Amino acid sequence: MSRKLRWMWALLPLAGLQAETGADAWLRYSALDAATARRYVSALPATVVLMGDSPVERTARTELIRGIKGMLGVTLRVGSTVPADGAIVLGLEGVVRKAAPGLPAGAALTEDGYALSVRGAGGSRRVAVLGGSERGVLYGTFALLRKIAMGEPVEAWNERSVPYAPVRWVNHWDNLDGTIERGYGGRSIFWDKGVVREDLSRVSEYGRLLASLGINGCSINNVNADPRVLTPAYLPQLARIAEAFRPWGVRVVLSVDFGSPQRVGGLATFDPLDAGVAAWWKAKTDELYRAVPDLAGLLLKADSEGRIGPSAYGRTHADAANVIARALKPHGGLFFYRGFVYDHHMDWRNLKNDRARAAYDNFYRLDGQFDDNVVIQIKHGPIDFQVREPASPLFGALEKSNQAIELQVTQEYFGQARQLVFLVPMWKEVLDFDMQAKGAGTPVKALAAGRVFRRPAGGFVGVSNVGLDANWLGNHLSQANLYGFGRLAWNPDLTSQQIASEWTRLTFGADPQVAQTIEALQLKSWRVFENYTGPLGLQTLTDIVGNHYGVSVEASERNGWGQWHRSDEKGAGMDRTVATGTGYAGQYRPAVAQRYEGLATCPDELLLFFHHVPYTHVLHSGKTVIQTLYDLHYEGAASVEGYVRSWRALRGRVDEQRYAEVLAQLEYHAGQAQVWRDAVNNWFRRASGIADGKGRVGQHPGRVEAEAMKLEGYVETPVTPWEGGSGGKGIVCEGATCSASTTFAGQSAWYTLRVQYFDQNNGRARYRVKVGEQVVDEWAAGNWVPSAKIDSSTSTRRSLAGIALRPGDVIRIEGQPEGGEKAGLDYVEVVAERP
Ligand code: GCW
Repeated sequence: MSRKLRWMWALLPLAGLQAETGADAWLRYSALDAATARRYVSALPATVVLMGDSPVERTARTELIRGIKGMLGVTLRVGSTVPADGAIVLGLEGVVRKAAPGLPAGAALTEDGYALSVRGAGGSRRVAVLGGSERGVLYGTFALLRKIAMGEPVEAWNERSVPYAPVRWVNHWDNLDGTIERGYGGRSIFWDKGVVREDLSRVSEYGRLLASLGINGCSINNVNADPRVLTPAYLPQLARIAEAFRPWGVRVVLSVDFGSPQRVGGLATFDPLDAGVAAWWKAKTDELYRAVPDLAGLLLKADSEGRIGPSAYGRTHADAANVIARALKPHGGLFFYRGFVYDHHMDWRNLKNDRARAAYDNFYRLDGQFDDNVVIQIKHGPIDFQVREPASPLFGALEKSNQAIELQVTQEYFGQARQLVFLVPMWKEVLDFDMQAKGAGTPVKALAAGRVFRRPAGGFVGVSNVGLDANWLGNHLSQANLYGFGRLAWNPDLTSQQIASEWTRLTFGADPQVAQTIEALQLKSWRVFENYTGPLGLQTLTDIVGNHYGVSVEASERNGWGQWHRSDEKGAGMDRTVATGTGYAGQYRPAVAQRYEGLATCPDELLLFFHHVPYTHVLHSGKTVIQTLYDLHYEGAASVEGYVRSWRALRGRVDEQRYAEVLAQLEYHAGQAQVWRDAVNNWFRRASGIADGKGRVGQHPGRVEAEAMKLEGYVETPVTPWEGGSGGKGIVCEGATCSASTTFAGQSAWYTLRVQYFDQNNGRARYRVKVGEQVVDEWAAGNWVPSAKIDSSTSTRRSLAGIALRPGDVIRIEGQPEGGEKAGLDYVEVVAERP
């Protein structure tokens, strides 16, 4: 082969892979390789027969045809009876059994369950997809298509699958103006400028994604609810969303404001025990059901973070829940009452105060007082989706109330879709955690699903917050979290590994190197994130009172929000023991409580959540707390550097669009992990006065602080909080263009140049890097992160590999401000490349 030909050959795989936007997520139905496709085509009947005519069942048939066409390249014939050469038969279990006797018996399917059955072979094969409900037929169809995408042979398809819990819902924190609270995938798919969007095609597409996972309910507006949604003008609009979802078996849920009877109803009160208020909720609910007859229920955030609630009248959460639940009852609707109730004006000086206690303290005394169609929706941990929390003790405390677990799919405290964090392993730890609520063997998943105390309702709620962006969540890899939530809601016994591997194969195809690489990245990403953001139970050391994104170690302290970790010069951690602390540990059943109460028995990973210890305290691992903090931060940041290398090895194996977008994300992520590493380590180094045993913290060979460079036009500025900037300082350009230069004094070799700059969201400054007179890089700082300041959130790394430097070379960074962005700089790092 000539050199040229060889070169072209190397490009071939790239050319074969079409650019993908991520819009189809895990439902791409991309063509299987020819041999596999042929095998399936000859193993499957050519006809599909649907025994039923509901919209959901018709969706199932359409989806089957679409999937088979995409993956196998053939179009199934639509038949009305089963021809001699067999068929794929879809329908309700009872209907199909009658029409096609001889199907293997099995326990009747519960509501949304499905069964797949393959009978006969070759020319007269029958494949049956049986549903316990119309939804079950659709879920079974998606399962069949998943099996094809995963390459499972037809003979092995026989299975029965019933969902673990009846409630498998997602929530959306969408505002009526089209913004999304804690949404990172663009604007709302439901709302725009105060009304429901004209074009709801994205809602239908979303319904398809949800249905493929067995999700059957979706709330469409923020729990910080605008009372206007209950006014008559909105009813036909809500009906339109319900219509878009209906063919996918997804039912609409509405968030309500507890003050509605007064705010939009014109009553003088919203007291839940007032007869007029009860009548108002009843009439309003009836009206809602006239517009949306299959409304799944209502959702309420009350007495929390400034929302009004029953406390305004000295009433209980049960009084509040029941008045609305009773209005829903005749329609079969459920009422979800959020357990996320706490006082955000707590006195931090009182060492007995503890926000973690709030959910339990607010609800456990009311157990037994909630109506049967009330569900207490409980966040997975006692605080608020921090990087590591124990399971909420409320799960183990409620015996006579329905409960559901709330998991957050959107990555509010997890790098906001700018960083890679696969949340399934974290959720699994909580779901599998044994609360010992009735002796051993009562994991959170069973409690939430109502299986332990035999409750009529319960299950899983995921805060999804997808948006209009093509890939739904702001980046391709975050889709695995939505996928994982749905799969766990259907079957929480699946392992993280199974979920990661399914998702990867469906989303990126069958190439084993792609599969292994992405799976491995996903599976380790939560622990890696924990390592550099808040290990040992410190919680996420982020800007808790601000954007929840960048690092700010003290932001959580000395304020009423109650996310304190109480780190000071002597030690770190919140004493939550019964003996000397807030007593939180005592909210668990004795067997669990004892484990957390004892310093010797508390797991290292939650140590600082339950105990305040000196920095020199020795962990089970044999290392001190302080050295562990240092080490984990270095390990975490190094792992993220590794992500970039692993991803680069997939060049040509993933379509170019997704390859490039994920690469850019991971490169950015690696820079942020380094910012976190340095900030947290420097903070604890200063607080503790204890040096890093490995001599890394505060030592950065090859780093030149911007403020120490030769500056023209640039001026020094403090970074706030100080740990967010190297040396606590940076520089900003006060003129039209500025420059910062340094003279290289190292050896002649190849280097990577890293420029750490501040990319705010209020402008698009330009940067240029010169070595001597030669421009080696230039870019516009157009990245979006949630800050307009010179701080840890905006601190961004630009890496430039393969630069030949000679002693005496002048490295010069030129900055040109734009808008409010002043071309800020933190430092330049010169890193020798390995030969
Ligand atoms: O942690 C907080 C979030 C809020 C959210 C709240 C909640 C919708 O920062 O944005 O409000 O939780 O869950 O109600």
